[in-house]
Amino acid sequence: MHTTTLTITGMSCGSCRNHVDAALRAVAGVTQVHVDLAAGSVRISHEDGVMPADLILAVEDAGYDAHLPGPTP
Ligand SMILES: [Cu+2]
Repeated sequence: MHTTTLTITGMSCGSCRNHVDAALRAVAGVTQVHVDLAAGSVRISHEDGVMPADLILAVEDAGYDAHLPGPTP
């Protein structure tokens, strides 16, 4: 089991959070999703075969931007 945290941009309300939550739960292998609306981030528990790119794509398909948190220049 792995945990991936993504930074999400474009979420502004509870409805956005639900969209992101549903999109990630629909990804095969995802077991748990916790969206933090205030922080603009989401923590995803998933099986080993799920790649961050799969998760990012699901969020983007739902209409939001996602990326792995990291040093910003
Ligand atoms: Cu919204």
